[in-house]
Amino acid sequence: MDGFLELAKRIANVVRGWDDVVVVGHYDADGITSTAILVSALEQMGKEVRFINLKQLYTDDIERIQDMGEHFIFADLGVGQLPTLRRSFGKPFVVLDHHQIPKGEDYPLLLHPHFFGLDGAHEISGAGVAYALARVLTGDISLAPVAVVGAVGDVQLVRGALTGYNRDVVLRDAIASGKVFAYRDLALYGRASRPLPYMFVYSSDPVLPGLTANEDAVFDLLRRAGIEYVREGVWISYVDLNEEEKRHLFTELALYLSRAGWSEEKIAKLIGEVYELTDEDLHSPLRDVREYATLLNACGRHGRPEVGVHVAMGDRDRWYSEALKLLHEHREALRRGIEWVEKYGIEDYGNFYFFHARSFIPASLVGIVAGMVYGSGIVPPDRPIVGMAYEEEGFVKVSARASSSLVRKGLDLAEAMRRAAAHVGGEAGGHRPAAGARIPRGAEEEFLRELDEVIGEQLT
Ligand SMILES: [Mn+2]
Repeated sequence: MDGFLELAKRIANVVRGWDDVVVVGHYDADGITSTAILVSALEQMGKEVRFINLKQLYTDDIERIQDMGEHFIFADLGVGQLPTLRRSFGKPFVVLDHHQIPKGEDYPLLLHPHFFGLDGAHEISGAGVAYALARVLTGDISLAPVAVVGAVGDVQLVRGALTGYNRDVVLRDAIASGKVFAYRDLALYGRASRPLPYMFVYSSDPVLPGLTANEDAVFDLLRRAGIEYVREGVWISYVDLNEEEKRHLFTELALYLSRAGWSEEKIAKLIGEVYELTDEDLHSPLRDVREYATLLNACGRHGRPEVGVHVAMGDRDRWYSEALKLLHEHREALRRGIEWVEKYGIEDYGNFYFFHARSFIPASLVGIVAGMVYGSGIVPPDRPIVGMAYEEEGFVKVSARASSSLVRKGLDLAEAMRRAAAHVGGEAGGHRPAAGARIPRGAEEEFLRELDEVIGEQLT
């Protein structure tokens, strides 16, 4: 880790000499927070900054962004395209990334956890790498809470808590800044902004047997726990409960789930570390870090990542209300997507489960839908899941997700997708448990056959 900081300092010295900087970030929550952190830091330093967030750094994108400014920092992307970047840019650029590095790639201004024994899938996200540089540049820890949002948005939690650099540096600084508190509690989604009963009714990760999608059973459960969920005519949220109410509720919930066949261990996993931003309203979708990350993802996936960047930089006005609209659209689109997969989608492809959503699911949501289908138990986690959807201009987006136990058995989706994509003239990137690719339309069958073969090899 010392080496990581040393390299961050060397890169900071290069960036200090730049007046005009373009930040090119990934378009998901991790990339949006990475961008916000860097833009904030560079603006603080009085530099001229512009930014753009991209779905992927495809070859045509690299050409398109060249004249946006003088110097470039790539955040949460770039490591897969180093050869192309070096060919296209006549001068030095900085790459801050945590995605898997294609074998043999290195570059003097690449800050990447891989070279310092840090795991880029669980211990540090793109936002953590961006924060490492920003912290050296400005010495300011007030950007750390945004990096916590990035790490959680990148699904880096291990057994329900941040770990590694995410914990030792990012979370520690975030708590020291006074803007974040972390504690162990029932870690269901929507604990801050959803009416209490609907936190259970809408729970999809995990699905709570008998409670998810069953309002009456949830109302009963709350009554048995002695909890009034409407107070003075207003729905309360989970975060409104006091400690005693939370204890009663958990006891009833545990009893209910164990009757439904859940093991003690599985029930205990419902408790995790939760992260709250103390400056945000108690019921705002920005209060709980998981919900905040969803809001940023919604902006990116619906083609408006810049809205998310402004929110992550502190806007709570015009950009924020725009973000709320996108969040609403996002939820609707995901609901429709999951419903579609559940009804028509899943095929057994031998070494993985497969669905092809064509135009029913937007390409930018296919990975989230695959992950939710997987997490919700619609398919068992004994094999990976692979989803496809049409992208513009004759391409197909592919997203693959797998459980950590499969990764422990030797599965590497980033490598498998890269090999299968290369086979049909496509591009790919990602991590062992989650990876994406873009391939030409019509090449799906050939791609799938190759992918099936590689995954089969990895798992034997
Ligand atoms: Mn990332």
